Amino acid sequence: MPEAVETMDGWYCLHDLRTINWTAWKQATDSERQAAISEFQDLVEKWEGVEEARNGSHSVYSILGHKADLFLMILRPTMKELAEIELEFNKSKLAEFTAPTYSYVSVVELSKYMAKEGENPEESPSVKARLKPRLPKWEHMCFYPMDKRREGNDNWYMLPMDDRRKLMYEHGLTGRKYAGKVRQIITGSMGFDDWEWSVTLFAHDVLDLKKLVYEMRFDEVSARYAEFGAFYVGNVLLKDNIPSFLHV
Ligand code: 76R
Repeated sequence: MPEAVETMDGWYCLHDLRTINWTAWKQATDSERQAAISEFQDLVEKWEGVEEARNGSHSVYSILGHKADLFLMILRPTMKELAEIELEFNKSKLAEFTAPTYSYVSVVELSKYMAKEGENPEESPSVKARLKPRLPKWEHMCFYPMDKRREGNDNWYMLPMDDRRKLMYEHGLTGRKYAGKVRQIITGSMGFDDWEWSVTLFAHDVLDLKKLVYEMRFDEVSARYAEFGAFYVGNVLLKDNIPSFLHV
């Protein structure tokens, strides 16, 4: 039986995607809209305080296409805190004008494929920081869930550890070419959600997202073993730009 790789798990993660009901939003009164906007900005400000105190992180993006308008990615030390945030948003005025279209529950995950013998990567300050990351507020973001294939001869979970390590090493080499251009947050979701991982990529230049994902398709680990869910792409939505985004 192939050996499971050990994972290192960090902050819990909620991806929350909503569409905005623009018709209802336009029909609201100015004061209702103003109240909804201020309340949402206050919520984001509260999250900023938590981020400053290093007790979590968040990212807010506006999504292109019909799949969603608003993207919230929230990291917190416990799932209880994530649930509280979800509830708080759902009870807010703005939420009355939104409908959930997708959500994803997971935990920031690093694996020990690359760990050196006799070393515990969990002790490393850089690993600790990556398990509790400050999410980038870079211009662009893309998010998608994925699985590793389990079909006939292409069964990731039947591969010996050394083969998987080699493939992951090659994967890392491709990824590292994009150092400084793309930041990736991998979260694990086995037992939590419908796919096995979520991939969230941040970039200054949106084309780097396409180039990285395209190049990885040719890595054996993606070409043979990766299956993907829906892709979402968006532009950063900073607190100060919320009023103009929602202005009608
Ligand atoms: O943690 C590390 O940086 C070591 C190398 C590494 C691991 C272990 C790494 C590097 N990844 C790892 C694990 Mn990744 N990653 C993806 C996708 O679209 C696709 O084809 C796949 C989606 C992208 C774009 C990406 C980017 N990675 C994983 C895992 C868990 C697998 C398991 O445990 O079986 C998945 C599902 C996954 C998927 N990866 C990198 C990147 C990038 C950009 C890097 C380089 C990071 C850097 O060194 O700065």
